[in-house]
Amino acid sequence: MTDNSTQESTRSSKWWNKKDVKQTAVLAILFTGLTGYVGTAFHTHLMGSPASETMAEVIRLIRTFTWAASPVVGIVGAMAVTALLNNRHYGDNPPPEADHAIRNSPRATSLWIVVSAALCLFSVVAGLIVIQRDAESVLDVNAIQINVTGQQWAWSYDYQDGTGVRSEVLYLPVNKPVVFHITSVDVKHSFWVVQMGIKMDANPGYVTETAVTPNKIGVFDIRCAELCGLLHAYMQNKVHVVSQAEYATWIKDRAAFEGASA
Ligand SMILES: [Cu+2]
Repeated sequence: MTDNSTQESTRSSKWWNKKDVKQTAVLAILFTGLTGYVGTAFHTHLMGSPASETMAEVIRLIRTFTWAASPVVGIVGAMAVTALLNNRHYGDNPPPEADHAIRNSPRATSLWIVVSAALCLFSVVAGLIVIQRDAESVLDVNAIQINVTGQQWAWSYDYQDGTGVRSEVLYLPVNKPVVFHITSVDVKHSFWVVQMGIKMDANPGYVTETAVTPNKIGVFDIRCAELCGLLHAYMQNKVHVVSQAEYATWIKDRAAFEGASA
């Protein structure tokens, strides 16, 4: 009889049998699912459909990172809600039953250090793989080379293909790699081709490079992503991705127009 009741009390005093631990676990699962779903479905939806493989990769990376991070959000949120709902204590002295088992447990401490380190390492390695792949595309010898110049508050594009074409609107042929050589004539800007997933700082006195292969015909957004003064919000224009034939015609017309007006 005594043995039984001792066993009973030992079992019920196990930490995972406590009410607030169970509540935290259930909430953690709920919050993890919710954070992961909202973070991936909504966020990537707002970004529009990708116009390059780079952007598709960026979206995959965002989804992976969101799902990897959502258990952290889930557990922290669940603990916060559980703490707010249970064992509330008013007064100056801590309640006598205050239990800091987790804070003082070397096992729990090592667990969250190892898990945090693993998550950080995973983010770094996964990010570096994608960056490396993008960096390689800058070296593509078949790419179109375009000089991009940022200034308060407009972008201009110089085609380095012997035509001497300079334009305020960007035209690109579909499925052909393009390398951007980016600079600024005044303050720092950032050249961002939204639906193609590339963004690179435009610094006065330096040339930075980024590359992309547009894989969808259409009109997409270019914005400045670095606060650069009063009209920063209006520092945007469009990129027209067209067929190879349309692109050739555009370049020819544009070169003839510039030749005539020069
Ligand atoms: Cu700007």
